[in-house]
Amino acid sequence: MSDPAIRVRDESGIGVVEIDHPPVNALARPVRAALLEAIERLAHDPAVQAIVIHGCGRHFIAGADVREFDAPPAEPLLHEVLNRVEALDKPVIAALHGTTLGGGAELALASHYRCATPDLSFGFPEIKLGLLPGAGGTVRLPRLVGIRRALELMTSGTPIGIAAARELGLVDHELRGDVLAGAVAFARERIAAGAPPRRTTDLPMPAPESPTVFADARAALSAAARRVPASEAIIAAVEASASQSWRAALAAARERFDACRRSTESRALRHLFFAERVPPPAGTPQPVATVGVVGAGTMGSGIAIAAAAAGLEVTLVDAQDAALAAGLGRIERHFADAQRKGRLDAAGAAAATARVRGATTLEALAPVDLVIEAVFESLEVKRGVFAELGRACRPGAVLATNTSTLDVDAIAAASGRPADVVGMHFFSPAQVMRLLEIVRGRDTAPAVLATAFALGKRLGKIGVVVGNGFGFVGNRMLYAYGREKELMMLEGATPIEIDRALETFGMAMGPNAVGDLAGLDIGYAVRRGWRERPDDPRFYRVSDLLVEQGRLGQKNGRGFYRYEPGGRRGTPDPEVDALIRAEAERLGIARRAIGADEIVERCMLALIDEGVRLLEEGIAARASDIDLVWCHGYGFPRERGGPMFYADTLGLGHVLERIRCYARTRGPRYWTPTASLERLARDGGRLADEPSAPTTSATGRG
Ligand code: T1G
Repeated sequence: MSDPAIRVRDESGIGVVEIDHPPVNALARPVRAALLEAIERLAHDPAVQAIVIHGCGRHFIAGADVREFDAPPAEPLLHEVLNRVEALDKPVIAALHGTTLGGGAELALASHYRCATPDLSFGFPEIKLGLLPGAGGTVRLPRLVGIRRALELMTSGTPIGIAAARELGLVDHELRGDVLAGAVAFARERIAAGAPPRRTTDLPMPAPESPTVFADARAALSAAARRVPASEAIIAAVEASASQSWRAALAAARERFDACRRSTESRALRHLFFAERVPPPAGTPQPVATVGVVGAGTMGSGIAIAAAAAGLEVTLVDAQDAALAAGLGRIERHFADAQRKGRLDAAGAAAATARVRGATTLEALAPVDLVIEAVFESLEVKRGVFAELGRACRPGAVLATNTSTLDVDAIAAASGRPADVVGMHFFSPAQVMRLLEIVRGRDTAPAVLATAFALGKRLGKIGVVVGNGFGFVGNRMLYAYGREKELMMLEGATPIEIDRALETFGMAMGPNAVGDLAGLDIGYAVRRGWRERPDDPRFYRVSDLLVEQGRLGQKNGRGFYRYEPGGRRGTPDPEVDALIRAEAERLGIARRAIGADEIVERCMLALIDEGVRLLEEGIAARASDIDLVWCHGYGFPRERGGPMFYADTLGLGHVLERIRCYARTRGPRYWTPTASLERLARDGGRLADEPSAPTTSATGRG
């Protein structure tokens, strides 16, 4: 074989093709070439009566090699290899196990028969990369499962298990025990039965389940899905399969695939795919089997849920009996709900709940491997807790603080063992939000940082290592982003105009709706303690006024918007508009109509500028980390790749020119470009290409 990734052997007349291309058997070009060579050889070997294709390791095949998509497709093209597989005159059996995704699933559909083990995860996640199945999935899948189900599978990207695959007729035989031995035995049985090659494209396209099946699929797309061209491309490709020959439809799908591959949206989604897989920080992670959580409030109980759901033993500590009971109650209800929704069976829910024990003193945490503190956001309170943890916890235990804005080094110093201390900033609700900012303190030991990162991965989080600076990465940028929307409300934009403009841009929620959801008093308290707060009477003046007038958001029914009892979607409130107008007049601000373009541009440029500062200060290690923070923690549209990727898409020359324009028209207070931005703009550089640097503690802190 021309590539060690493909091994061929003869099992008494059954030709076995083994794909061994770690870590996920991606169908990279050399693998495709060797696979084609292997099946041609077996096709012409008279001793071979059937062929079994098998993937080594945990996965059958995870798909095409995503790294190849920035360049035009290279021969042999996957769809041509799969067409050759299907055309063979000998039965081809796909031996499926574990992950069978994208091009791997398409190879399975091009095979004549499919057998699979119970751990099968079969799907078409291409849409999550802004792509469509481009190697025959759009012509073969509907022939096997019908048009409606094919559209659902490909537009959702959600994989199915063995039961659904069997029910849909995608799997002919379920394997028990060794997947290869089972598949070879199945092949023999096929031969003995005289089973012919069964070609999927010989099947007629089924009639649409209803005249509106394609319109229904389009209507079912979420707002976010509609912003990704591949969603429509998938539907159009299946529509073409229903009206053209499979070869013509496949050719059309290839054209659509290449257009999607070159789209900004797909490049953005592929950027995030690899950003989510950056190597972990240096340092050897310590094993963590038991976790302590200090504080049984919303955050503490959410963190306890995430840990227990990941199989960890949890001790939840709260000095107040009532608070502890409330926290344990939240945890029990969470797992009971999970069972009710079918996400857990009864035993799983009971076991997860039982993994959380309550205690009222920190001494209960003496034996645990890692503690996460989630008490009230007060430096004094946290320092007091860490002083006790430093004494109570066993040597070598990791002590993590969930603070969202406070100085991790100041907290660490109180522990008496700062090398053991790290920040683990979860986002609320902690059991749902995937983002985890892992704050490296000045003295945090490498093994401690690595342990926190590994624990985050085990909890299913997207861990991003950040430096110890006010607001770390996410909230620091949020203040710049929010500053501009606050100023624009004084200058003439209404709260709903701000939110609509940014939601049309793709933000999951407008900033005013977010503030009402989180509680306007949260930000108010943080701004009070912000030493670097600009000396500017307009700075967050609207939000501050609302809080001072008792308008806290959803929690008390009035914030930027007015909420009906139990309602989640607020309605504009003329009282707020009047309050803003009066404050603008008091501040002597002339109001004007502000269009959506200006709203988006000022908020985005403020975000980008602050992100570049974070890179310059070493609080963020790389631009893609900032993109992860904002896509996973703040609802930035994934198809725009995050604020830094978006800046590169705009072009840094354009970004600099617009910031300078605002500096001229609005003054340099907030619009002074960084040296990095000027350098990159001058050199035609990109933020994505900036070398990553270790994160540091911000100047003047820690
Ligand atoms: N291409 C290249 N590298 C890949 C890859 C892929 N498809 N999938 C994973 N990797 C790398 C990943 O970057 C990481 O690298 C390592 O493998 C482990 O990944 C033609 C066009 C399979 C469920 O979208 O969903 O087929 O960090 O950390 O948690 O029509 O990887 O070791 O250097 O995620 O065990 C469609 C994407 C492609 C699947 C395993 N397929 N991958 O999860 O490991 S497009 C996908 C995954 C396509 C066809 C279309 C997951 C996984 P490194 P990991 P994991």
